[in-house]
Amino acid sequence: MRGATTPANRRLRLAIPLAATLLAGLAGSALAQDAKEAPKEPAPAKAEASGAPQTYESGITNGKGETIGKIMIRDGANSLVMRVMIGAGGLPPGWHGIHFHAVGDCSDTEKFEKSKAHVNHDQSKHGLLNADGPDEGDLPNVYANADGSVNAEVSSETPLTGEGGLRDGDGSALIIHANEDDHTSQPIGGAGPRIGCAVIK
Ligand SMILES: [Cu+2]
Repeated sequence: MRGATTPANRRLRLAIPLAATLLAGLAGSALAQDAKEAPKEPAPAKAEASGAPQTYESGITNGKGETIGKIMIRDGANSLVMRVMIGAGGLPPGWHGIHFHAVGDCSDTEKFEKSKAHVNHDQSKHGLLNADGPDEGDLPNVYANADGSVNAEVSSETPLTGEGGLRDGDGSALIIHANEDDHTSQPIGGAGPRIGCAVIK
């Protein structure tokens, strides 16, 4: 759980899904072909460099308890950057809301309710587009291709470590929802059931 920060000041950005949507319009079949290739990862940070971003990886579990992909988080001084990499067949095609939830527990795969509400949802309204938001769990939607694969990169000013970080005592979870997040309505933007979960601990 977070305490001292100001969620309203947090900025989040979405890069890959928009590009993927544009590409899909330009070269539909070519993109589908690309999506079947193994997700590419950035080169690992050089350990000897002082201040190198801390990297954290975790598998994404679906409602059957199967691993469908992984998240990879790099934690910088002022922002974290997270890749969401899911293989073919992982998700229903289309947009999906994703959020950081408050507890790092994905063991109840049917509903993933042990991950609780959004990080610090009680201190701020949900929604990147809500005038009284966002909360610290809010993230842009990701887009699953026609084959169910996802390659997306999002950022958040919610820290990975340190005071109020995602890797606090009870951890956190990255939850993937069945539907897209409208970024406005309460409590979760109409994103629907929880269909994927990754422990951050
Ligand atoms: Cu959520």
